[in-house]
Amino acid sequence: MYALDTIAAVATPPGSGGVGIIRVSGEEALALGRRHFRSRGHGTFSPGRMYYGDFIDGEDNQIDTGLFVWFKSPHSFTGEDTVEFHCHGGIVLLNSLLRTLFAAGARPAAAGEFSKRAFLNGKIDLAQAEAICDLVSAGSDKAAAVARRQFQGKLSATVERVREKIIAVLAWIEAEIDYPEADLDFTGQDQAEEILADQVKTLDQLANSYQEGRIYREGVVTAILGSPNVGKSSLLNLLAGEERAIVTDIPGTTRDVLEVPVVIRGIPLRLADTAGIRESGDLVEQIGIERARRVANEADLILLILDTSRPLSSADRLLLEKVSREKTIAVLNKTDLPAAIGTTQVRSLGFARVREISALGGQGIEGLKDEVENMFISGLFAGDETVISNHRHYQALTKGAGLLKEVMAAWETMPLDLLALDLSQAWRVLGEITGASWTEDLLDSIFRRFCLGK
Ligand SMILES: Nc1nc2c(ncn2[C@@H]2O[C@H](COP(=O)(O)OP(=O)(O)OP(=O)(O)O)[C@@H](O)[C@H]2O)c(=O)[nH]1
Ligand SMILES: [Mg+2]
Repeated sequence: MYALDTIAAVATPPGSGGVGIIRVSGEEALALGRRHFRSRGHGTFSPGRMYYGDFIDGEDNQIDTGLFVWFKSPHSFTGEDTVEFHCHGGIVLLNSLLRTLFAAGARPAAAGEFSKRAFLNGKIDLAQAEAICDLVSAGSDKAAAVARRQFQGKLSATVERVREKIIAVLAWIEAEIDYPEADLDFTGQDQAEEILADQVKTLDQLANSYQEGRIYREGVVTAILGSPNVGKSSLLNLLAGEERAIVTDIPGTTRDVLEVPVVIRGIPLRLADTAGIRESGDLVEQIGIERARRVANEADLILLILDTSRPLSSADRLLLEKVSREKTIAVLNKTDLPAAIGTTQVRSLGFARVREISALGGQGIEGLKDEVENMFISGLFAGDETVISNHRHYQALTKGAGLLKEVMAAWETMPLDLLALDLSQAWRVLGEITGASWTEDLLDSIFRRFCLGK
């Protein structure tokens, strides 16, 4: 157990609410609780039980009334003695109690410090700590499912199994180095190679799930692009299920980028409506167009809208020429009107994904959703596969797998002690995922992104 000072922070979101919770962790937690909470009816506290009473400041003035609970070390989230004050959810009340606790010796907790202590005390590993963060910020059911699996320790268990196998191979190599006079143990060598090949497969599989995991976690950055008046804002409103963007029959209505989160078939999309692209003398419109270009560059998905009721304009052609074929779904809008262009024509320009819709009546919208689903879902979720969604994990996995691949390629040619070096590095790099190997810098870079009070 790490001997650390006592920290305190508000654990509930800022603003007013029914309940606001202050969390205190460290050796002095219970003493602070005893001093600043007065139970109505109980003289002593048992751990894990809620008590009703009054919160009082250093001068015995009542601050609020509420509930108090104590979690005894090591049976708490942080592993330390922890107490919680459940007050009314008002910022003034909470701050007043917090000031009282600081005056009595607690220190303001840094972002993520409770979780960091939970990690240092062996209550959770790093991947689990990160999963808590992801659970809290999950923007869709699937993002939450990815985080939940990670919190349950599925990723950690897989990574630890791989590391154990690496150790087994290392042990074999050490034995070969220590007893060079014995004949080279070829059965051992074959086995070792086989073991490494299996581990590479596991690591590659995990790393490959990143693309999909990231999308669930961060959302698909989607740009709705097109020349003026083709119905971009109408489509945004339809997908968002409410009137978010202004729609008029005046070309050039949208002048700025408007981002709206929507969930399509379980996939979170960060949908951005943009200004219609055309040559424009209007300064504001020009800036809007420039922004649209930037959004399109950074997008994972482009919905390129065309007005099917009129022939392609020069602006349409320019867009069709410029956008990435892989990232784009060409959407022919206004199918309720007589058609001047059709799917075949757009396909002939190199677009594999073309859908016809009417943003006005909603026809074809399910087909468009099918197309989005096909683009981003590989069926990983159908099974019980562990999906990773964190770039740090992705980097460690690819680095670890890369080192193992190097070892396998150099198996016949490199001296055993050099192979052993690469193997132990792979073992260490993979250990950073769970925190089996960690440095202060690594912990800082992870926990400072957490919220206060977490
Ligand atoms: N008939 C028909 N009209 C549509 C359809 N979709 C949009 N419109 C009309 O087309 C006009 C332009 O729609 P917007 O959604 O504002 O088009 P936009 O692409 O956002 O236009 P800008 O913001 O000016 O670039 C409006 O009058 C819409 O009602 C459709 O499917 N069918
Ligand atoms: Mg618009």
